[in-house]
Amino acid sequence: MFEYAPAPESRSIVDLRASYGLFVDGEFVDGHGSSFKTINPATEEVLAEVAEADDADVDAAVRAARRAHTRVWSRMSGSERAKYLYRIARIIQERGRELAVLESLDNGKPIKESRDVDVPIVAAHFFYYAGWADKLEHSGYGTTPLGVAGQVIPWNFPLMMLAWKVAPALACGNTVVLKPAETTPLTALLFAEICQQADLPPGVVNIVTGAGGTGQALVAHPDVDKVAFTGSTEVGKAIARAVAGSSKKVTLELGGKAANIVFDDAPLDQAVEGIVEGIFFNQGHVCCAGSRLLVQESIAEELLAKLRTRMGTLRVGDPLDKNTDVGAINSAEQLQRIRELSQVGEDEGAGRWSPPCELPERGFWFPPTLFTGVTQAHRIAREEIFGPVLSVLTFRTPSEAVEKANNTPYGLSAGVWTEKGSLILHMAGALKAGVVWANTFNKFDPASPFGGFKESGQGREGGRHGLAAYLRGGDL
Ligand code: TXE
Repeated sequence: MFEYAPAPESRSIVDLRASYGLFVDGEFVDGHGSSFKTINPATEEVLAEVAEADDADVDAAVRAARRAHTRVWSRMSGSERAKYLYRIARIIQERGRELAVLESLDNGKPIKESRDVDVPIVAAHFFYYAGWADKLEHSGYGTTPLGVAGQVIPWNFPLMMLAWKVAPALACGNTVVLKPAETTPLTALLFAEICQQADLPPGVVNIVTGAGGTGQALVAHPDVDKVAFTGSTEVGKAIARAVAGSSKKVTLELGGKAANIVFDDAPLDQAVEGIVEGIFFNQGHVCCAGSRLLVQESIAEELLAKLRTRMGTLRVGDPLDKNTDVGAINSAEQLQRIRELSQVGEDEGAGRWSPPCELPERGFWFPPTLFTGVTQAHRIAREEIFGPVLSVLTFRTPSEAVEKANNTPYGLSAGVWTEKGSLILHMAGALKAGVVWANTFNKFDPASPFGGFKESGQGREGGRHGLAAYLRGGDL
């Protein structure tokens, strides 16, 4: 049973300001527009007031990025750019605790995830792409940067999505204007401070905070050469329409409805860990979350019994408590979406179960939830819930598993649990998913490309392939 145990001492690690401006041309500046509040989703208290960039602010940021690109960044040798990226990576490590606490405060994710997963992966991305900066001729995509990148990121992994976008862009010689999500702007602003600390030339990285309108102004700006977006499929499609006909290059990383497929020979205890990791990591706010469990019929009962027991041990609560497994839902809007779709699941006849857990009165919370008896006709089998909600379906044969797993508009990721190597290879080829994990789930590495098929998006981030999006020769 969860006990609310606030950890106020963690908060003192961050030096939270009452208000934040935009980061343009190497300086924090007041925006011309209004401002908005960012709140702690675990308590609903206001963390800070943040500037809302209007069209003129976005224009100033893009102009600063253009100047920096033309005069400084694209003229530098790759090894000089690498020095800055290595420096940023080291400062991220040094200020890791501060970044992790701020991320957990603004996003609601458990500190053990922000500290042990997000921040290390963020640093790893800067190290990895620093290594490419002076070796671009081996990338296969040439060495010529595109120019100014306009990058719009979501709230589920604010720092990690920033790193996935900023590190390769900079390594290739592009400059950046990045818009973080409106519910999680703070770590991007701390990153701006880190850029100052690393003496990054002004204008190479610019951060414009704001809501969808700021993102719209950024992607539509005529002097942006490249648009990189991670977020909802709906907005991704709107962005694709907005830039259609322009010369802008676009990468989109959108939603998912991944199947975690467990065969009857799988080591079940290990599979249970992978299922829990797949759907309850980051409260299920993960585009590649294993939100559908496909289990072979003969072992379904045994696996579900083990899964229920394991779910009963998950601690839901204060994100700053090191023992917390499942933190807060990022926003009231997201909580509402999760509630609505879960209600649909019940109304359509699926069996709903959550372990007993007391949720705090304030803040946005949703318990780990299991839906059994789900069929492909159910909306919860097809639509992205983006919360700690798992839909369970069964199958008898590998081909039925493939058919069910692929029966979605998405194609981002999948997991396969079996001890048969040949079956893993067969499934990896048959599943329409950009990433197929075998006997593990939600494992990320900067050297691995990540991206989807179908409505999960276009282009790849990560690895050598991630450079293609930021180099002229990437079209070849
Ligand atoms: O996403 P939005 P929301 C899915 C998930 C979630 C749903 C809605 O299912 O429940 O999307 O989340 C900016 N032009 N994912 O509403 O609106 C916005 O300010 C340019 C999956 O938060 O797509 C934010 O910075 N930018 C996903 C970013 O887009 C615009 C992660 C994402 O917000 C814009 C997040 C516009 N017209 C949600 N409108 C994933 N792939 O991981 C909004 N934005």
